Amino acid sequence: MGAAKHLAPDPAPTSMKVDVAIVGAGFAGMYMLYRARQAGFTARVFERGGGVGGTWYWNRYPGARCDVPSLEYSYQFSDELQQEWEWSEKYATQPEILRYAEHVADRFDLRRDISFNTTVISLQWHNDAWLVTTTAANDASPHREHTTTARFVVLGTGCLSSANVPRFPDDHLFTGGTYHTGAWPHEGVDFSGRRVAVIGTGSSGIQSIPLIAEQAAHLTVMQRTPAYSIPARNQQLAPEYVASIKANYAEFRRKNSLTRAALGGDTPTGPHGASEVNEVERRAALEERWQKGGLLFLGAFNDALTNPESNRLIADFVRDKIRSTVRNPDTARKLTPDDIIGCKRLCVDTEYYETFNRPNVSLIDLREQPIERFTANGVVVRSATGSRSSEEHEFDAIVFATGFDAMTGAISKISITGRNGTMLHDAWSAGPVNYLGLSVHGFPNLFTITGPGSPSVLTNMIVSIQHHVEWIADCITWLKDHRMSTIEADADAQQRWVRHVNTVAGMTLYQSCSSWYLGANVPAKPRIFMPLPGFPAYAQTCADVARDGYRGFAVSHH
Ligand code: NA7
Repeated sequence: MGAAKHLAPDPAPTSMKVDVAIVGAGFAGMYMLYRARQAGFTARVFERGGGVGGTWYWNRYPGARCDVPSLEYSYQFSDELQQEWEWSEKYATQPEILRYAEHVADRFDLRRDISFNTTVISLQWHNDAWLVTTTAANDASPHREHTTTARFVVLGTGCLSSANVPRFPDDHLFTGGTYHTGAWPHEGVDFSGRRVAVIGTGSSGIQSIPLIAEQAAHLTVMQRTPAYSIPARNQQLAPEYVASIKANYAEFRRKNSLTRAALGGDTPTGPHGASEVNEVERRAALEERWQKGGLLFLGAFNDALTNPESNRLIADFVRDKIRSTVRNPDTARKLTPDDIIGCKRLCVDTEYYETFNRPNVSLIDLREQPIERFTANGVVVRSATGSRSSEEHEFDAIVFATGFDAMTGAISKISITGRNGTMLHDAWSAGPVNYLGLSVHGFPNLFTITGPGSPSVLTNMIVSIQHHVEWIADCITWLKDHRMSTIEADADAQQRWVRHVNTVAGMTLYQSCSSWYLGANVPAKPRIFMPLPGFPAYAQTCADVARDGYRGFAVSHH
């Protein structure tokens, strides 16, 4: 093993020179390629997977579905595209979204500039250009490395693309199948007749649990923190409704982008705080949103994430719903969250709570019964009796629905060396710092799409992606037009930006729980609130910065 490290590099590595190297062929990377080409740049995308789609390429678990309505979770840069594509359901399934990504790749002839099954292992700033070193995916042999030189690098690596696989004592002993929702086998998994455990009850767990329960002989859900979940009320899209949106798609998109989360412009946030109205009015407003379903439930009132008392009143409503749905009172108690609603990302489900009424489903509350170790046959947890004894649960398969090293995980897997040998790993050792979520001081001509410090995961991701891609494309075009060679965030501007993100986040209740927004789900990850709440104000700032000749950035001439 060690010897391989000393093998000489390939004497004639295929080396390439492009204007823009793009990492990732998800929705971010694909659109960046399209825009870069349109602006007259040569570009190459490097993609670890065997196809386009990013998140939607990897997350093939049963029930995987977007929780943003499909008429919104789609590109808006091409009216022809948005007119011709037909979504079948209110919330699209993973296969349908993947088909859409593939359609976009074909329609705009993107694949010829994408290297699939290719992992970017390092980025090195050298002689005013980036050296992009890649290897075949899952192949770390240095002699198979290739280097591409690029003036600009754009990271479209995704916010939820690096799986968080927690380790448990003796987990190597388990002889059954193990699966992570974010790296699901392409051929699918048949759980028929099998005893299955699902660890984790975030969106992925909540979407997959009802479907796995229908198939498995027995399903044991292992829950560390109960989530708040709102019914999706998914349905087939009525042709008349689709036609009405398509008749005025631009206006629909415009209204959506003016909301805080860049979604749901047709269902504006209520005008009152939850504690400003009486109980009858409050229940009526919440019930209406509950019946409508989906993430906009929290928008019934305008202070859900700023006023703790209002938040409690809204959370009480959901807690009552859980208790009235789940028949076993002890299971209902375990499933009922007691923390801030919306602090962790709200989940959207189809029959999640109802699934616990099935005879073949049981729930283990890991806070009462922590996992002690894995065995060949299953998992040992502390006994429910409260004594010091343990109990073993036998499984044929274990599903890790344990989420992601969010927002920075995929970036931190690449060794990135900027100006004067500065490593991004060191620059971000206390948490990610940057300017506008787009550029890091010390790393010229490197851009992050929906990076930490931008609204990203608090919004409809495709809106944020499009916004960033267009901003970056305009920026590099401006550099070209002004005969500038490099651009990077000023140290001061970066410091001010980080303070700004913290101030805005500090005005909300987001910092009150151990969410992945804070990095709290990954052991030893620095805790810093990564996304910036509020899309419209952010987009305005980005526009102002560009209009002012890229205020807060240092640029250099050829
Ligand atoms: P999430 O939302 O991060 O959920 C992961 C779940 O796994 C959550 O319930 C975690 O509990 C649980 N988890 C994580 N680590 C452990 C360990 N070590 N032991 C037990 N349980 C654990 O990821 P998802 O994939 O569901 O969703 C990610 C996003 O995708 C989602 O927000 C949407 O935007 C789409 P915890 O809450 O940390 O106690």
